[in-house]
Amino acid sequence: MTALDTSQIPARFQTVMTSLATAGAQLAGLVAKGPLAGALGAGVGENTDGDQQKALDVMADEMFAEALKTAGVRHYASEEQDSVVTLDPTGDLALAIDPLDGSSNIDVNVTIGTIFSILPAADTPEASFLRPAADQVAAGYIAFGPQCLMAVTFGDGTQLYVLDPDTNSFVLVESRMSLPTSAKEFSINSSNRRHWTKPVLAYVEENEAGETGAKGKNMNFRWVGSLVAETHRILTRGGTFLYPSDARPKYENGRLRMVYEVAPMAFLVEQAGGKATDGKAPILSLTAAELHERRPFVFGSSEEVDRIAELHG
Ligand code: AFP
Repeated sequence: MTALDTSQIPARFQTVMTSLATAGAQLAGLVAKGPLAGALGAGVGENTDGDQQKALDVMADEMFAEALKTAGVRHYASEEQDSVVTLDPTGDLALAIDPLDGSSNIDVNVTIGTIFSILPAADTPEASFLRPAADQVAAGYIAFGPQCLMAVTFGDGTQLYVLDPDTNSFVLVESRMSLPTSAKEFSINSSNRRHWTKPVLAYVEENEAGETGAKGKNMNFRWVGSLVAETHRILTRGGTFLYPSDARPKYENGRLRMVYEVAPMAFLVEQAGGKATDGKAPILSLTAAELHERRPFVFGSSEEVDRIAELHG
């Protein structure tokens, strides 16, 4: 069992968080072995929407589903499974998860991570997850990078834990992360420029013009291609992230999934003083209509997210 410092965790979440921490520490060990653990990045099939599934995606899903069977979780929704699984019919929580996001980075040793969202269990799987994102009662990510980190919110600030390799326990290092209101960096996959909408193009061009344009300051650019890595950088030092809708087929609602990627990251960011929208509307005000639906996603420093909403008119 992996230890987790539960001193700042509300009692109702201590069991589920300990289960997530235990599976997370186990997964960290597997990720750290890389090729020594076999072909973790090998393609093994496709998930719901035709996204390539890697071996580690499937292994991670199995590890979390197993760990959560005794954690009071009634409904379990995963990117790697078509439909919701009932784990404990008497559980009072529902949990949505991307067991391993950024899996295209597994074979090149770039930070990847687990993203999870926790809601009160409803009577049916649909009712548990197809509801306003503001109904979340907890959300977090586990980042597998130079450190294994867990950021989590229970609605009273965003906390940060580090997995201590010497003791195999998650230790609280920050009880209230604060996302800077102004940014020096922005993140978007610029290879999609020709597919962007006008407001997105206008925002990016303002940033590229730097001190020679309306922004009056130079900006730096970052694109890791791993949402957990980008989110942690922005939570820590500010910035803007955009995965907007674009003109490519299947990208009319962007690429990121509302229930287990966008909604939990939005909750974490807002609890740290940042903002998260679909370009205009706050993510937490939106409701998922389908379990695996995609949603355009903009988040980060409040000044920047406000500017993007302004450009969207
Ligand atoms: P994978 O899990 O397929 O690597 O996708 C990662 C991701 O969902 C998210 O973590 C990144 O921000 C985004 O996709 C990168 O998308 P692009 O490859 O289109 O830049």
